[in-house]
Amino acid sequence: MISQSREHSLLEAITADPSRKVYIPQGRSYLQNPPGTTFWQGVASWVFTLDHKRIGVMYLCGVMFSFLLGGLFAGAVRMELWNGTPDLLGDTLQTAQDNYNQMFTLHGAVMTFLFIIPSIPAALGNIFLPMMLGAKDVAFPRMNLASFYLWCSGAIFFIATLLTSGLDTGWTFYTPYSTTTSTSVILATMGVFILGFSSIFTGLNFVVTVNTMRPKGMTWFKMPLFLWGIYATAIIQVLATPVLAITLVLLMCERLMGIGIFDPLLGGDPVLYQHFFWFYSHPAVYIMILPGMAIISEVIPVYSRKHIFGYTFIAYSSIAIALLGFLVWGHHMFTSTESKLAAVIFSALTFTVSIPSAIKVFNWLATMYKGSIHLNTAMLYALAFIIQFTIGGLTGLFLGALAVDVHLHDTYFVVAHFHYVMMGSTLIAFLAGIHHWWPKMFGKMYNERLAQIASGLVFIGFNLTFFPQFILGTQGMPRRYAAYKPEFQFLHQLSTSGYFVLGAGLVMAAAVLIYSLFRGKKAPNNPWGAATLEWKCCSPPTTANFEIQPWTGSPYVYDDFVFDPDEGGYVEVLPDLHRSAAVPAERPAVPATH
Ligand code: HEM
Ligand SMILES: [Cu+2]
Repeated sequence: MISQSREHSLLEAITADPSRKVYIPQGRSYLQNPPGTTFWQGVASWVFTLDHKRIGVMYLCGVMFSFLLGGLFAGAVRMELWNGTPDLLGDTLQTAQDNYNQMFTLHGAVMTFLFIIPSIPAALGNIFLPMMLGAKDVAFPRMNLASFYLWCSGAIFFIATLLTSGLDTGWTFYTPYSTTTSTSVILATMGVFILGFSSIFTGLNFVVTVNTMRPKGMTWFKMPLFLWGIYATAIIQVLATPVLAITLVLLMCERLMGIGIFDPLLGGDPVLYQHFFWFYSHPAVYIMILPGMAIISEVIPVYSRKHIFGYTFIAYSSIAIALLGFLVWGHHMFTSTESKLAAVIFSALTFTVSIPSAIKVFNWLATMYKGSIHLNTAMLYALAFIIQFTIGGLTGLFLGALAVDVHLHDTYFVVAHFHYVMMGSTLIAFLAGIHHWWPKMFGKMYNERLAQIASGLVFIGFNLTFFPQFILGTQGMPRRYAAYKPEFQFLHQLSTSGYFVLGAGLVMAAAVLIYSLFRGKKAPNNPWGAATLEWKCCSPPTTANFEIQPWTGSPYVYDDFVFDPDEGGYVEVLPDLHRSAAVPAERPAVPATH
């Protein structure tokens, strides 16, 4: 942690000689077009852009829209569950129940495939991965744009699903129901199939970018941890997603032609579908959480003003999670026809995944220990992440314990578990990332106080919505039913009230951010004093990102950064007052080579 006296002397140094501040050239923002651009040229410059930041911004808009849509479906589910008789979603019991099935399916499918899987890698990863590498763009910019349009095509299939007969299979498309229901299974699975390719393209691009475009001086173990997390995610995206694609093709063939892969009457096996599905979808839960963890590993050291604790452990644990994640899919079938031996092995393997997860949590806590903690909005979200991920991860172990899972499987306990990890962790990390990087992405500062209040509402709302569901689950409330016994009503009503608090928090957070675009103060280059390379571009960056090749030091050493009241943000001070005069020679200001 940087001492106060050192900060003081750095400040004195730049006051006496402002040329000691590291110079960051300013230029035209990537969001703007050159003067004289007509409206349609402007539209074309976005539609055909190869700039990773613009593609990232388009993804951001897309995933936020999907989140809103998925959130509205969730509202329908929660409001139906206000009381135990299905009455809200239809006039008769039958229609209400049918519509309820549609609502929870559409909620789960939109949130999983359109929102949470692409959210962090495709939106924030796209914008920040090249910048953290000091690079101009990803390795394959055209493939990046293709990935975005594949995402859009997948989304169109989802919209077509909504406009036709909807979907009521649950987001997992389990057979045999998915081969017999009259809803639009083919359209939806086509959508997921295409979205899978989008995910593979993004993953491939990121693997190649990190392998080939690291700048001089940035060895693997000098890479920011965000890059390690995105790299591990990309490996899973490339290796696991094809399995989902094949599974869905088989499902379509079964449905259209009755080829007898999953139907026992034709010699197939419905549990086989579950094996295929979870062989992708368990690794996919790590596609969701690893990027979230990666953001938290960036946010915590910056706002603790302290070097990350256990860098190598965090880096290796991302890879360990990615690999172990391939070995545990069978924990979703403990109650099926899976053999006892297989179940015991899957249970034991499930426990091993918690080791690298816990390593990360301990390292984040150790980073904060004796740090100088700044409770900015991003940091508040990071703290919420640690609490909620711990609850989500530990309850995963309850479910991984064979005997316990037999009781808890298909109850609200599972619903609470995966919402604590998917929403309480990944979504919260996404919000931490959005607040941390907002000034860099859009060049505007948001109202910190209001954003903090919104984060508080989100925290309270989230826990009020989902904690009661753990209790409901242990008491035997099954998932995916619109009706329930009167004794469950109180906890369901708490949960539904939480939905509204959570919704208010999210709307407020969005309003604060959007307001800043119009009325926010101009952001300094480095408002939080972070040391990773993206902060060495101007805010917002230029199309080329770096006009001068940035110096790549340690991403987590904050000793040379001081808050400069003239800039309204942090500046890096050179030459280092405490090291010898040889230091500046190691930090050449050479023109960008890209
Ligand atoms: C950290 C260690 C974790 C362990 C030990 C664990 C364990 C489990 C187990 C055993 C189940 C099956 C429960 C059942 O259906 O009976 C399960 C379900 C699930 N978990 Fe986890 N989990 C962990 C982390 C995560 C993470 C990080 C995510 C997502 C970001 C996640 C998402 C899910 C989902 C989506 C389901 C199943 C949902 C469904 O059946 O519809 N889990 N988990
Ligand atoms: Cu799993």
